[in-house]
Amino acid sequence: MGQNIVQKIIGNHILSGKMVPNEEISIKIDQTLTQDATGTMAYLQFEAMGVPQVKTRLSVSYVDHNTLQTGFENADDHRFLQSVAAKYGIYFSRPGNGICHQVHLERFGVPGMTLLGSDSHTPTAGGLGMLAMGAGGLDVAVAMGGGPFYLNMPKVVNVRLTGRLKPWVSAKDIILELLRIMTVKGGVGKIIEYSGEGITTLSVPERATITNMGAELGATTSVFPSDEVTLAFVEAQGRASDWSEIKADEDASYDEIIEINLSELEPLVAQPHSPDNVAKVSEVGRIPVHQVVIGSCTNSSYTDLMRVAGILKGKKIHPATSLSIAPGSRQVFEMLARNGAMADIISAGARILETACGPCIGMGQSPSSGAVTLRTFNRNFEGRSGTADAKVYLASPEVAAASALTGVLTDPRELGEYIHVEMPEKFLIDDSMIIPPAKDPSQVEVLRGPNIKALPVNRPLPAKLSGPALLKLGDNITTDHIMPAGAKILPLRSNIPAISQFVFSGIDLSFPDRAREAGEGFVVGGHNYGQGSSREHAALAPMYLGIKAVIAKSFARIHKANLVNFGILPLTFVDENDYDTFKEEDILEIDVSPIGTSNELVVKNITGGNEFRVRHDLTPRQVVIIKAGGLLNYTKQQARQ
Ligand code: MIC
Ligand code: SF4
Repeated sequence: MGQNIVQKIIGNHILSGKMVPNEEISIKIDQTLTQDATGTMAYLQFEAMGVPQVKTRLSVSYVDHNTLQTGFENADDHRFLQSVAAKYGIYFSRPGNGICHQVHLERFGVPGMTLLGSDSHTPTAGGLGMLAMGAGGLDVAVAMGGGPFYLNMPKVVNVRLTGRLKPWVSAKDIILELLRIMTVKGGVGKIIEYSGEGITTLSVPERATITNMGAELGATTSVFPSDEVTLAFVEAQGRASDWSEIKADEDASYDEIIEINLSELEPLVAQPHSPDNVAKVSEVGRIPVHQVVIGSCTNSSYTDLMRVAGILKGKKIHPATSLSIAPGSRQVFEMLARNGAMADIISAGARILETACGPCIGMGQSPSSGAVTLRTFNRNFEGRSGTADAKVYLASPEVAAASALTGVLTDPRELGEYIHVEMPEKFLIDDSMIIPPAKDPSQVEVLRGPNIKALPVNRPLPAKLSGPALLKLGDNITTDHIMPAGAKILPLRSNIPAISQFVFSGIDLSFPDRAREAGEGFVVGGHNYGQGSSREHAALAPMYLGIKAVIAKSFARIHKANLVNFGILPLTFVDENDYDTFKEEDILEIDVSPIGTSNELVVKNITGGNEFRVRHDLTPRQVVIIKAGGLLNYTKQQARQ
């Protein structure tokens, strides 16, 4: 029987296990990427492993998140990252060079290879035919050290694209439509593989918009074939030799098939506060829009911004609406500056931001109280913009630019004739902001500022856990809820004692103090607990505060792996109705000694006087990791044996 693309790439990289859905497999990782907000921890962990040089084919360290330097912290971290990269064989993409996923697509991605990144939108490179996955920093550190990446073999969903997009309908609308169909938890345990004649009409950056936001489906990753369109893109990036063809066999089979007719799509928008709360722009109507922001790793490519420039050319933005634009990379920025398109954007009244994540992660440009802000980003979780009561809508660059002109949510089809943007035959190539590793690593001193604190280490798992249920939460809790980001908190990413003071700060300011006081405790959640970002701080900081287990109805993939990596037990209810049987602050007791022999454990509610059963689905390897108190302890134990 023929193979699909996922089976082909995993088959070429598999180190253990069988490609049977849900079975644990391990694969070899060819490339890694980190960004600064997760990278400092990843490199501290890598250093702790004592490996002299990275063992991957390529590792790149990007600085794109913590670029707002309002104190010494971020700049110190950049300096640390640059010196660590030089010492351990890692390429360093300087601040100003662009958002990791955009730059990786342009300069490094290779069809058919595996990429592991400490950022949940690493699947962006799936637009090039890579198998690219997000993970916690510790998993990326292990991969840099040459270790395998473990995951459960996902199911493969084939999304067949037929037809052709109508004018003013864009790649963003395709992924928003898929989010409408599948929801933010519909992709958990799955890889989305695209096919159909519709894909031949989509350029690599358009494909990358789709694979990027596959993260919002909860999918492990998303992948397009590597075809003539891919070849044209890598050729235009001056790296045709990186190309190879990757296609599914004619008789490949899939676990699920979804068909989307591109000809039937129209401009869509994700309404507050979830990327799957999708409606047609025409249905939502002309609501006032106070702020428009164009950028992020989803929609800030050359063609995206050229079309935006075309829409804005010769016009002025609405007086009641602010427009900010952050180009995705220096390549994009410089090309627009040289061809004059940037002048059209500036003349229209846009505020130009540096090429970085910026407002997407609350690093500046927080909207006014209660504002409607329309963004080309991938996440619109409550509070993520930095303004607690702002209403964030997600849409294509075309919808965003049209709305910036009118001041109300606007269907770009009203703009008249479509603006066609040609893909350049040659992109502007200048890699001078990417610093190669040092020729003589022994000469490099790693520079550590006072913001960089030692890694906290967990204790081995005791036989019995007991403490209060410190928080009882609903469905779809994001890692932004657990460990918020934004301009104030992000600079503390290298300092776990300091950042732990902000755990769940958007939900309950007393959480850190209550957790510390209890010494040990639990968090209870609903479905899809931990969706969103890959930040391992959402496990590491709760671990530091004494959280021993999270009991939820179901978990998101990356967060669950991060919990295990830091020795926090992820448990699910055997009977979901038991969720209703207890309240916050009830004292729970769990005998975890049967963890290696039984998948079920009993939780005693000491306060309520009842008990209920919970399940873990840890593999034997993960049981040993949890018992050791996390992956770092486990790795040290292994080294001693
Ligand atoms: C995000 O989009 O939430 C981030 C910030 O890029 C995160 C990583 C982080 O929290 O540092 C992600 O997506 O993994
Ligand atoms: Fe940066 Fe936003 Fe992309 Fe995360 S989603 S990598 S914060 S641009």
